[in-house]
Amino acid sequence: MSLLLAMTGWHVEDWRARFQGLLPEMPIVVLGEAFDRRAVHYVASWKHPPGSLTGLPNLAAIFSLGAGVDFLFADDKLPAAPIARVVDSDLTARMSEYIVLHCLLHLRQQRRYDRQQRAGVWDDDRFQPAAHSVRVGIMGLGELGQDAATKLKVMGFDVAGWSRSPKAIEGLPCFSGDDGMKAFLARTDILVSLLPLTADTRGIINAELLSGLAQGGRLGGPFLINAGRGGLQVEADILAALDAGTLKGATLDVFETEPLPSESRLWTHPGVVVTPHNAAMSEPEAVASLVAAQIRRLEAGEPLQHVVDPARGY
Ligand code: NDP
Ligand code: OXD
Repeated sequence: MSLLLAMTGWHVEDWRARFQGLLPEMPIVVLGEAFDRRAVHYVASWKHPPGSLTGLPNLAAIFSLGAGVDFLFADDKLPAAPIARVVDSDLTARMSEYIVLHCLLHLRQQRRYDRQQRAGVWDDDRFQPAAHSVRVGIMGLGELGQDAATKLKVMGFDVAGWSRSPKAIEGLPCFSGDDGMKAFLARTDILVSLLPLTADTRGIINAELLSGLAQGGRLGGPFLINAGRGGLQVEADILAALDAGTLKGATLDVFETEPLPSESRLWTHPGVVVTPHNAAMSEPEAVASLVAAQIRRLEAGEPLQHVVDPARGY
């Protein structure tokens, strides 16, 4: 019985050593080397080459080494084994740090003061709106969205959320589905996207959605923060809204193409903050421990945790 490591862009030998330390009795094999395909019971994947997981007749589970699973469902030859993803309190806390940081950055107009400092300008217009007068709308009320909502509320923001299925969360106005979208956007000054990338959410942050955001709020126009996936956003529409002034600014951690191409106008647009898909990096040791614990659960006859639904795509 072995664990197959299937990854692109990561140091696979580091991961082999990590897993070997945690699962000393289990052979750890690596895609690309010769191994017995019948012996593979588990796969740990991060962006494995599509089609490379076929012909594993005894596969019991596939583990995403990230919180997202869109890269798995992009493989149309993915075996029909249960899929579990990373749910890690440290990763969740890091994402909330990022969301709170960037909501505060836009609330406190920090980019403007950075520009003024570089120009040696002391601005006599020192007005700052209160956090409670700014409405944050979080798209995606899962592990990450709910934690971000809690922490934004501590900072005083007026927070609401939007999800696929209806929710009742104390102290958080919740909207859901297509029916709830219009009212949700209309009360949003800072839109935070923490959605997974699925067939339903691809391209959701487009001209139509942006045109539904509140105009005339305390920030003088709406802001966007996307830390979900780049495939959620239509970058041409975001740039057009920024140019038109109907979107006042954006923080983007994820992009249609990563790394963000050097010719993208997002790099230089004064209204845009770019970060390199590191809103919430997970510690490799923590991720390996979570996967090893899941394997031990299965070996002990216990159910897999954090299983995703292939029909929903997340
Ligand atoms: P969860 O699966 O816990 O939550 C997903 C949320 O999105 C749920 O509330 C779900 O609704 C909602 N949702 C899904 N589809 C739709 C839809 N069609 N319409 C409305 N709402 C929808 O995911 P996490 O919170 O753990 O993670 C979210 C994403 O964050 C990941 O998939 C990943 O892409 C991204 N991520 C980014 C990182 C970064 O560094 N930038 C790091 C880690 C993750 P419902 O509650 O009804 O099911
Ligand atoms: C993840 C990510 O899915 O890093 O964990 O985006």
